[in-house]
Amino acid sequence: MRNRDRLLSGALAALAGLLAVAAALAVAELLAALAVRREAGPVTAVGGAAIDRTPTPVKDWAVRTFGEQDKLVLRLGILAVLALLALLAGVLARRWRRLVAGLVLAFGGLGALAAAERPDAGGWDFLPSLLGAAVAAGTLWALVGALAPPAAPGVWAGGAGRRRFLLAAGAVAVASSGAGLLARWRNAADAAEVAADRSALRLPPPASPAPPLPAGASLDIPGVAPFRTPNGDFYRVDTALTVPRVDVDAWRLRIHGLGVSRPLTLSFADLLAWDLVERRITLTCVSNEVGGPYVGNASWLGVPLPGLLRAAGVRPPQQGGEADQLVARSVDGMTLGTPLSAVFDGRDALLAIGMNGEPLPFEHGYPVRMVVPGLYGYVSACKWLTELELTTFGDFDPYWVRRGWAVEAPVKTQSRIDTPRGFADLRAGETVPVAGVAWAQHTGIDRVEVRVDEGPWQEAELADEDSVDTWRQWHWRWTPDAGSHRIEVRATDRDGATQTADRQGTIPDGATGRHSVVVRVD
Ligand SMILES: Nc1nc2c(c(=O)[nH]1)N[C@H]1C(S)=C(S)[C@@H](COP(=O)(O)O)O[C@H]1N2
Ligand SMILES: [Mo]
Repeated sequence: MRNRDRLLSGALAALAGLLAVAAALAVAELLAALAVRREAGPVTAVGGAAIDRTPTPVKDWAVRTFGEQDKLVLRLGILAVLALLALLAGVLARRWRRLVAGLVLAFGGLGALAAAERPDAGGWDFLPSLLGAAVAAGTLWALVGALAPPAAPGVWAGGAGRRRFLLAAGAVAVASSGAGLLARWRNAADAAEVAADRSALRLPPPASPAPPLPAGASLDIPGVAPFRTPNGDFYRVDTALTVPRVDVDAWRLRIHGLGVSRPLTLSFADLLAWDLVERRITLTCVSNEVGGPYVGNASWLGVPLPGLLRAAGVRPPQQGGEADQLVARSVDGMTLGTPLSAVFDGRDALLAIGMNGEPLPFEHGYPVRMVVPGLYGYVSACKWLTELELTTFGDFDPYWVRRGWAVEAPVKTQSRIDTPRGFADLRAGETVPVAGVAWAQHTGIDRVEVRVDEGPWQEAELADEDSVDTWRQWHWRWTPDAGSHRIEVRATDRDGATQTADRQGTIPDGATGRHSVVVRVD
């Protein structure tokens, strides 16, 4: 009987720990949603701090392993750790109530510190976590107290205590659920408002439309990535635990820094008044493994960056300007550094506001992002842009460079086999297309070759070229024998350079090596 009582009281204490943390999170999220900002919620703040402190190889692994689910995995991970700590705190609080309550308070203080230290933090961002900490400590104190009255610490109070505890626990559960739901409702309402603003946006037609797409740019082979990637399928890579929801009316872009003789602050309406251009540009992530999915091609509508910078009085480095790095800053404090020489060398460097005929999706940088052909995304494609600062590479290391990635990062020539893959249903003697995409942005693809089982290289047929800034589909007809075969691909760019077979990982400046697939033929 005594043992069962002890077990029950331990379980109830653990429950008290869970409830205390749930109450803390609910109250903190509610305060963040109502009075501070959504991103000041403890899970988001701690998650953001964790992302920034994660060693580069681990982060790169997480992106490759969990893909677009990386943020969900992190969130669930944080909640799981919190739940474990909560259970432990509850159990230990039976014996060391004061000490554990103090530790809980201190732990919440760490959350407050993390929130205050976010690069985009406002002055009150610490408050939700701090209030949460107080709620957690207080709730734990009270619930564990109800379980074992202070008069007899550690001793099971029996039926009366249990009833008192269950009443209090029920009240905490109801109040936390209410607060949590209210916080959710408020965040959803805010998001709906911004989404309505986005839907109501009418983008002006481009003064300079994209040239017509050559009819032969798309081969229409099942299994091959479509020439134009639909927005919903476009890869997403960023550190934003909650996708920023920018109020487009309040949005401003500041252009300032070294050699900026006319600093500018522009509204979204100001940007719309520029002559807009429309260009198809293929974007690639430096974290894309050989054969990986982090590449996509879209039609971007935007303001040409060189003209905008000239309006601010910026002199190109090619003409003796002092600045050589353009640092883009996003609303969440992310920084990306682009070589100014590339922006001014005649390529279509854009401040994009439209993607495939609609305003930028939230995940892809609404309302304004940068796009520069030929450079990996982390040195060129700042989403949720709010500031452009002219500086030098000597004076400032942006976010990814501080974490071991290369300062300059032109896209490396790559090719990918999209079909056949894995468990394709292949029969000996039946001809099938081997096909995929190849890219060498701002250089162009001139040749793609395929070989089977280390045989002679065979030239694949290329789809018509759209521009040097877009990827190119290719295909080759294959009539296989029965058995297991390895198909390999390599591309040659317009500079005459053939993709190297040397395998290099994604860090520090992009993977190299040839993509190959192994298929079974019956
Ligand atoms: N604000 C912000 N912009 C960002 C990033 C980010 O983490 N934050 N990631 C960059 C990286 S690494 C890439 S590859 C591209 C990806 O753009 P996409 O998600 O629209 O495909 O965005 C870039 N812009
Ligand atoms: Mo990236």
